[in-house]
Amino acid sequence: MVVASPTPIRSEKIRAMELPIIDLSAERSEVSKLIVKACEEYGFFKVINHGVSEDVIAKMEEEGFEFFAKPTSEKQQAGPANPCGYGSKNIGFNGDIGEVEYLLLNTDPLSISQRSKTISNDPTKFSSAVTGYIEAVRGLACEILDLMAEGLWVPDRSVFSRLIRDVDSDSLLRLNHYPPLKDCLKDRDTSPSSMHSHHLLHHHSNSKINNGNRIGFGEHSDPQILTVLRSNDVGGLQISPEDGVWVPVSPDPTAFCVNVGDLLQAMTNGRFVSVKHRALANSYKSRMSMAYFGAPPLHARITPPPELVVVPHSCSLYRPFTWAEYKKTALSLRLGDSRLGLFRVQ
Ligand code: GA4
Repeated sequence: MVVASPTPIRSEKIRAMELPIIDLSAERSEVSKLIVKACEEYGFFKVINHGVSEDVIAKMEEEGFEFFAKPTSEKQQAGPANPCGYGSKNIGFNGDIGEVEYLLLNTDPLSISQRSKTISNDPTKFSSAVTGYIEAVRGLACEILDLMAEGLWVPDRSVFSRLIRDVDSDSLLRLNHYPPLKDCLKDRDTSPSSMHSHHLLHHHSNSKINNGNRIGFGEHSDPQILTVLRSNDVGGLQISPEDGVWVPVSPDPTAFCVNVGDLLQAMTNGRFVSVKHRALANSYKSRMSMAYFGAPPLHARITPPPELVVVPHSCSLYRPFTWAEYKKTALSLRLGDSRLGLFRVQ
């Protein structure tokens, strides 16, 4: 068994900064330029006027909250989380833990309808909310990927979006529920013997207090192409533009937060950056986020289009690899490990 090692206590700077907010209803060539700039500088941006209907979002959110409100024993029937299903606290296979419970779903309609039987008392309603939501966010992700290709002057405008539109795309939908602080205090053993400070100190695992922060989802980059995330009005997401610096992202339920994944960094030959981020669970209200991870088919070969192999990097920074190969590597490492470096040429 792999045992989680405690996160080393290091000093962290919290810096105030607003992510670029991109209005998708603005003029197309302007939008594509702004998206490229955001992906080069931050790897993250928010989109507004995105065209995903409020109703589609509300239905998905309702299904999510309904599921997480169930008793634990019922939720566990939808588990374990590997490769897909319900999970609590454990993330991946290598001992990462956090104050989070989640549902990890494949995005193909058949597996959603099969899964929904263990998730909901009204599986048809659940499947239709999930498939409706996936279709809408996949459409948004493809639109954004096409704008990126345009902004990068890549003549094949579907070079990125084609991969996640493929019927065999390995994309995922993840619902994360970060329980409110009061639940944590309630769960804790409050017997008189446990109230001594020594007892409170020694059980802090890597999910617990780190500089006063309760870690919901530890720092990591997303391995796929593009992530499209929506949360309720509770904050917690932070991004790390440089080591030890954390920038909180203000919650906006009407916007989507979009970020570059490792594969897009490789396919833009390092021009776009896949930036580390994490989620804290420090709020007195429940936070729920819904993340769509746009991924290629497992057999897809990841390599930049020739137009992007130019100065300052006139040769490929990464060796060609398949998504299957990359995913296997990611799953063999810890959540916070940098994996793209292993595929660098030289
Ligand atoms: C991070 C992004 C997505 O949530 C995820 C995660 C996956 C998992 O939870 O199983 C991983 C993690 C994520 C990156 C490294 C590997 C894989 C856990 C882990 C330790 C679903 C994904 O695709 O990669």
